[in-house]
Amino acid sequence: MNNGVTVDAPGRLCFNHPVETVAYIALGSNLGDRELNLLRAVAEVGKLPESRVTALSSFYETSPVGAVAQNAFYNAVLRLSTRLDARTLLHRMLQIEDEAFRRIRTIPQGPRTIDLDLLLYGDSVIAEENLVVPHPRLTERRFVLQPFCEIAPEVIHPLTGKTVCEHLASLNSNETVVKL
Ligand code: PH2
Ligand code: MG
Ligand code: MG
Repeated sequence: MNNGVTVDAPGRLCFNHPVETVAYIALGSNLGDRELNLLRAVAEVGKLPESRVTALSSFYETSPVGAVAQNAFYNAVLRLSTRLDARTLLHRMLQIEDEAFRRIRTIPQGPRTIDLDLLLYGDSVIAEENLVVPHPRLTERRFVLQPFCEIAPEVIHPLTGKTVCEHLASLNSNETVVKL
């Protein structure tokens, strides 16, 4: 039991929320065994303290978006109920990328064994140097909106006031997103 304060990394205090917040996380992989990477990442996120995975979308095979020519991705979105604050949650997500997957950051936006992006954290709007929520490219990417709409059709984007599925419906993009 704790009174809302836990120790995270050595010496690092976390002021946890007294109530659970519903967060959404996007997962992506285009290196190695993509399906296994997503499954392992879901398991790792599920092991975070004071957190539980409460929904997981289907997996989708998606054409790569952006300037870097690279292999197709597997993408998915999960829902997490957590008492971790947003900053701690993000820190723990980066830790999973680095430690569980030994992710090497060479080309920005380039191939990766796993990418974990915080899409929403409750209805919080956060604009700090290393933490921007809602995710700034969330509304532009079919590879995020399609799995997101599958598990959270009615969730409102706190900046646009539109639902995730409304964003998907009005999206004009030539991405290929195939449900597996
Ligand atoms: N992630 C990127 C860049 N491009 N394309 C797809 N289809 N899926 C991704 O997850 C992805 C991408 C950088 O994070
Ligand atoms: Mg990303
Ligand atoms: Mg990322």
